[in-house]
Amino acid sequence: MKILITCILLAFCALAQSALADSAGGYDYGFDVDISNDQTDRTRIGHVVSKRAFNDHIVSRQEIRKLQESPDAWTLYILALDAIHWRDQSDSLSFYQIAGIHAVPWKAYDEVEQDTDDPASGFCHHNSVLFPTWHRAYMSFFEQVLHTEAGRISGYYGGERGPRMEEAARNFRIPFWDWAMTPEGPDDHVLPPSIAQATIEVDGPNGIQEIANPLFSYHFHPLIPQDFTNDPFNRCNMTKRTQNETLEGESDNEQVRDQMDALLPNIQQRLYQLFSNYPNYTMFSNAAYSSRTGNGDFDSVESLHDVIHTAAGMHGHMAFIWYSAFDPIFFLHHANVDRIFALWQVIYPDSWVESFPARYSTWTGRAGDLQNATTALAPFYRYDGLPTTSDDLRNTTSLGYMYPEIEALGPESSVTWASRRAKLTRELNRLYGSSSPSQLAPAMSRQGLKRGVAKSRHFKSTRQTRLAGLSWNAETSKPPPMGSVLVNSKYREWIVNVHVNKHALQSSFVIPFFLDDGPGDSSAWAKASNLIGTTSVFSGKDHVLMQDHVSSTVTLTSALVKLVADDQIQSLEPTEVVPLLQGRLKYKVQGPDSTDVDPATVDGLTISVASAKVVAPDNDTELPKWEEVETQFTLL
Ligand SMILES: *[C@@H]1O[C@H](CO)[C@@H](O)[C@H](O)[C@H]1NC(C)=O
Ligand SMILES: *[C@@H]1O[C@H](CO)[C@@H](O)[C@H](O)[C@H]1NC(C)=O
Ligand SMILES: *[C@@H]1O[C@H](CO)[C@@H](O)[C@H](O)[C@H]1NC(C)=O
Ligand SMILES: *[C@@H]1O[C@H](CO)[C@@H](O)[C@H](O)[C@H]1NC(C)=O
Ligand SMILES: *[C@@H]1O[C@H](CO)[C@@H](O)[C@H](O)[C@H]1NC(C)=O
Ligand SMILES: *[C@@H]1O[C@H](CO)[C@@H](O)[C@H](O)[C@H]1NC(C)=O
Ligand SMILES: [Cu+2]
Repeated sequence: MKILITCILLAFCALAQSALADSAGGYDYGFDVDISNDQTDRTRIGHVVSKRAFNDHIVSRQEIRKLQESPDAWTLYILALDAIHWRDQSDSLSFYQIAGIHAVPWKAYDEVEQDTDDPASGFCHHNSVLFPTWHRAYMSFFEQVLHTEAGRISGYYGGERGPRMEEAARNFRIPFWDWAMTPEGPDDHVLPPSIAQATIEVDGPNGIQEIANPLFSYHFHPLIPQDFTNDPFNRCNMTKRTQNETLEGESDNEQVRDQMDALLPNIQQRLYQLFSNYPNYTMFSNAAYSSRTGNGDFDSVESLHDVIHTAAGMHGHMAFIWYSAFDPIFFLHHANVDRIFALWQVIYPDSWVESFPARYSTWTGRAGDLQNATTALAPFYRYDGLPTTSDDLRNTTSLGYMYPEIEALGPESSVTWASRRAKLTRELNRLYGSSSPSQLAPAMSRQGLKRGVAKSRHFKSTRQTRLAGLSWNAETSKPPPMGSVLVNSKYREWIVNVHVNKHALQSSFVIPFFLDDGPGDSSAWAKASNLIGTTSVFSGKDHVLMQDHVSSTVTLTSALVKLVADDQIQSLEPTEVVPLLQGRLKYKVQGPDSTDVDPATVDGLTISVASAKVVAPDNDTELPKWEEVETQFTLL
């Protein structure tokens, strides 16, 4: 009797699975691949983050477009993600449970219980010195689960493909999405097409199949409404990237694509500024206003990362702290945040987590507690069973991975830190420096020119499209008149400093800046041709009781250089720039229902324009050096 029931159940499962595959669901292996009862893997994975999970091998994570060029690794990536997506949602190694570590449904993760009485935000740390390190552990755990999965799946391939797939599985690491890099080909966008398509073809062990793309959405199976406190998230059965507050209609990736393209110049300049002018970990690491000491340190890797969260769909899952980890794009985004953190660590190796009071409670810590490099990053553990701390993962090699730009520097023992730093800086200049006036410095522009010539054959047309509009770019724009911007090896940077209560609108919101008035219709703001840049506040949703202030920066410099090149102003000196900006710099606040919010009603909002003289580097192994940043005038 028991056997009969099992058979019926198995047959039913098989039917259900093929039905899913027919309507572009998960990959159909032709047999049951459920691991829910397989204890070996479970024990091996635990919540441990350690290179032991990778047999002590250190392998570089690749940019997602680069990974796609390796068909075996790419196939295993898609299949491994697909496998955890369709795994029973009560299983701790399901995508559902792993995504649930971040915030909602605010439940214990695999028996790691809540440690505070606060109605808290989950395990994740934001506005905290632990923001980069907690997310590093989280990415590593996710990577470890996918790595194990890739290993299992590679074992299903037979014949001569078997050993090849097994090799690819051993070297599997999660990819990152470099959203600050100028896209390469003429038709390329900042958003890779593989993330934006609803279905994807995969060459699995049971043949080529078209499956639901696990990078496009997570399909709840089923949706558990009580896990998601807010309407309409408790009614939407898949994750979406959308501008529509009702979450109805299709996931609108075209909007995400256009918005990311429009924001690229500003994102790139902010990133370049973080590498050049943020030597202190406490300020680099997170958005909390409480650690700021001057006018030149309002930005942070967290504030920059917020922009990508809201650009991935203003009202979709990615735009809210509570839901974001359910959108698969989250892990690509955060792997890149981790990469930026790792690159920054090479430039500033001595700056590290210092004690700072927590701004919020989490599941395992209270607001006001001192956080430091030895604070447990729950729910993650080391191999020896002790809680993982920031100190344990200061060096990514202790987690079994690194990044291509760091691998390219060669083994640390063979070269001095100064030469590693010089080599990495050259790469940062190449990847992210092209909107900076530092490119006008004679030595830099000669090097820039060489690069430009080498690249222009395929890249010129793209660069013109993507970096067009209101920004100046060394590789494609008309240069400003000699001596107008760069004077005695110095130029001026112009920035907008924004400060606001993170929970002012009980929701995420964005503040776009324009040259002259923005379009009347708020849905056109994100890609307006006179958009200079946007800053975002990434928050929870409804009834957020916490109060905390954050800060960020929008860069104006490349837009102003363009105005000099176009002869609208003569220089970047305050006598020219201040009157221009006082008359023409405009901004909007885009609130929860896309509305045009009156800035005066936004709690704590202050906006000011600041400027600094900056010494251009002598050559491309150096970064620009900022002098003191002074506030020029206040907008609000
Ligand atoms: C998901 O929701 C949509 C819209 O409510 C509905 O059309 C669709 O059938 C649902 N899909 C599943 C698998 O439940
Ligand atoms: C949201 O989508 C629904 C259904 O497609 C549509 O009726 C509504 O007008 C949309 N709202 C906005 C603001 O676009
Ligand atoms: C870094 O910034 C924090 C916050 O402003 C400050 O307390 C700390 O002393 C700074 N660290 C160093 C090494 O300057
Ligand atoms: C570091 O933080 C932990 C709690 O997270 C605390 O127990 C410890 O005393 C702190 N250490 C220092 C040196 O502040
Ligand atoms: C990181 O670890 C590797 C070995 O795993 C070591 O060679 C390297 O020196 C470490 N880097 C730093 C900055 O400590
Ligand atoms: C680049 O400039 C720095 C600072 O002036 C100098 O120390 C270094 O030797 C220069 N490097 C090259 C390759 O010219
Ligand atoms: Cu995030």
